[in-house]
Amino acid sequence: MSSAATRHAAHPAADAALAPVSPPPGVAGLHRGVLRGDRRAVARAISHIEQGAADAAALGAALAPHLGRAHVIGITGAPGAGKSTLVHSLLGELLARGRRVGVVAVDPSSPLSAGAVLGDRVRMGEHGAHADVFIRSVASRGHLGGLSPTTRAIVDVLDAAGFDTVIVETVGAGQSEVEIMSVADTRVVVCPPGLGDAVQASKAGLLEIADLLVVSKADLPGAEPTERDLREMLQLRHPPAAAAWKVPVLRVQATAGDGVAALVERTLEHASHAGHGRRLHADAKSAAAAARVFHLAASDPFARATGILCVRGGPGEAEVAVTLRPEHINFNGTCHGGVIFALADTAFGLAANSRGTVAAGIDAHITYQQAAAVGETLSARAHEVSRGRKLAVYRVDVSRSDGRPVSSFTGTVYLTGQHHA
Ligand SMILES: Nc1nc2c(ncn2[C@@H]2O[C@H](COP(=O)(O)OP(=O)(O)O)[C@@H](O)[C@H]2O)c(=O)[nH]1
Ligand SMILES: [Mg+2]
Repeated sequence: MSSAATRHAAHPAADAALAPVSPPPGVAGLHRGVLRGDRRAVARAISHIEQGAADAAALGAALAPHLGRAHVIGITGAPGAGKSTLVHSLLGELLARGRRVGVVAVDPSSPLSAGAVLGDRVRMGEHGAHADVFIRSVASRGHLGGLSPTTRAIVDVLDAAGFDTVIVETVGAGQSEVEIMSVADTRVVVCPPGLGDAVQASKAGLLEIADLLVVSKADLPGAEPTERDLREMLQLRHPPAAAAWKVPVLRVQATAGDGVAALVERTLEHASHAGHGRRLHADAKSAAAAARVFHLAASDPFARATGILCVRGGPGEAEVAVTLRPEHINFNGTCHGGVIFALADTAFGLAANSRGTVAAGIDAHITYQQAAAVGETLSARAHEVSRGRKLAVYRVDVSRSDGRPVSSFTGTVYLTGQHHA
């Protein structure tokens, strides 16, 4: 049995029946510590998220009602563009204005190469020790140059802990721009002087997402032509609409702090234009759905009696797991088909009810691919295939902890139109 499976089996949500909306034990203290702004709790919460701990989702659900105060600034640009240096001087400026600032530096290198991560830490070290600053470097986990999948959850922790500004530094390449878009309220693209035509073309995607453009290293020759180039590109790309935010181009020499105050001004201006908590608009629904799935699972006597634990929930999604015991085994010595059906059916029911409307199963079909034995942990992941006004269809994949498929299940529900309490 893998350690992931052990974590599933040990998931405390199974004991949460009496107070299903409050987080399971273990996470409870942590979420209170985070809300108090306790640095050690914040650090532990982030580690939980980074390690993909099974209770990270429950922690997220517990923090969900306390989010949306922080202004999240995303800073992106090619490696070496001067992002970390800029973040350092932004920190100084924001602290001078009485802000509490959290920083998440997403490093594109693998978790094993600590050098680059340390490099960022050392460069930010001076402010990193300040009581109103919390800096965390996280690995990008192979997302090429992009945000790590956990960045949003880490930003949530810093927001809940009372940091009024959260800066996310990431390397702009490939997927990352799309992800920054959803996490940051204000997106700053850093361009060093000397963009050639070829580089310009590859920057087009980044420029498209910019709320502010920064020409970094303004002391170097070429800063002025680069600024002009960027302004021209903006003119071509964004014909100015009356009410729309007009993307400013700012020249900054972060090493001397020149232009940093102006950058902070424009950033705050953008925040009052665009608001805080952009990432939560889509997230609010997910957090509510996750909380609902855990709540429903914890209040399901059949699932509890069978040892079925809820692992994950979301809008139209649920994952449950069971570790096979002797009483789950049939006369042939392998897992009873009824157990697999019950597991898949539980995931199906949770996913179908995750959006807050009461759903009643009207049809299900199951296939079996492979047997399983005592001690193995099976997980069932349900997702929505289609959802109309009256009917919704779900698919559930049941697999062993080594990933091998055990069963697939499809089911249809009738949407009653009633809402869960
Ligand atoms: N001349 C000059 N060099 C800078 C400036 N800002 C950053 N650099 C240098 O550019 C290099 C890359 O900076 P860094 O902040 O690590 O870039 P990042 O990879 O985008 O985070 C470092 O050697 C910095 O010292 C600046 O304003 N002027
Ligand atoms: Mg950097």
